[in-house]
Amino acid sequence: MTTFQAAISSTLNTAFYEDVVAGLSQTRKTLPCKWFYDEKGSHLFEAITKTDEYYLTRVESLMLTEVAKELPVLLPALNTIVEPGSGASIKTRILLSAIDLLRHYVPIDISDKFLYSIALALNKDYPPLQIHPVTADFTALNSIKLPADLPADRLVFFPGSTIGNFSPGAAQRLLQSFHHLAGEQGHLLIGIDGTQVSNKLINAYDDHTGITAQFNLNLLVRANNELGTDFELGHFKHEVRWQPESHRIEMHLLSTCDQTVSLDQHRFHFRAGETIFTESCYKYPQSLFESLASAAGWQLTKAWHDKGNSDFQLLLMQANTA
Ligand code: AVJ
Repeated sequence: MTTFQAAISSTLNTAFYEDVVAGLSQTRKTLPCKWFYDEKGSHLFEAITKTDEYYLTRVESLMLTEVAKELPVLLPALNTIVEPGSGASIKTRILLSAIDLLRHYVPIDISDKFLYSIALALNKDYPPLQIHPVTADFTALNSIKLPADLPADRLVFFPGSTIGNFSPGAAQRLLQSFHHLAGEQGHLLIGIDGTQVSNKLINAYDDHTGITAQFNLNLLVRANNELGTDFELGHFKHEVRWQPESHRIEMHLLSTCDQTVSLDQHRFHFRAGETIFTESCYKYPQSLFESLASAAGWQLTKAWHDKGNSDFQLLLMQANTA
């Protein structure tokens, strides 16, 4: 490991440590979902997208094939894509394959090892494209350093309904920070899930093969490995709740007994049935999302909706900073 990489890892470890202590010290225990995505977690998430129940990725990829054909017409000058939370960049390949004029791709991801292996593969498959990987926590709002000399007008690509992981207030602040990534005349292509059907949603977040459960529990595995907590994995259970009033799916880790978890001098007590709230996935109807985005300075250019039985949407927006 180079000194540079070691420095990045230890900064992330400190931040993880602080988030775990703060989250488990609250009356309603929480852990931020961004910590799902270590190398193992990123691979588990890729496996979720291939389960029968998790419709989001399949639907969005199908829609992107159509959207990719229209983008060069709607945005004739488009040559740069910036992607916060790029993961395996699988959906991005749909755009890269369809849009000949693309010259720059800036994938931004918190999982540095994964990011660099993906960048290498893309480099081989799309030789005309310059790839500028940035290791960063994109939720760190305006602190992301972009490479110098990027073209001024860029498309921020934020698929997957990842925006759904943020509370409405945090989502608005994040969308606001995307202006820095997009540039003044920039654009945003964002994937939103508006599905409100309870069974469909519960199944999507609790697949019968148990991969989503593993993904959720991996947070505890990771804390044990990286921080030295002593979570007993057999004493926590994956749980999913749909809250229709607040338009959100919640993922929890439920303590199946009274127990105490230690981290250095800290002791975290759990009652049987108490949970750690690990993730929210907001499911926005289009109008609700449009007003949120508008408050963050983004105006709708065009909306596409799933033609199947979900309400997945892709929204193309433009900066409206006037
Ligand atoms: C990656 C945030 C889009 O919210 O649907 C999938 C994460 N969590 N299954 C989502 C997730 C459980 C996913 N996003």
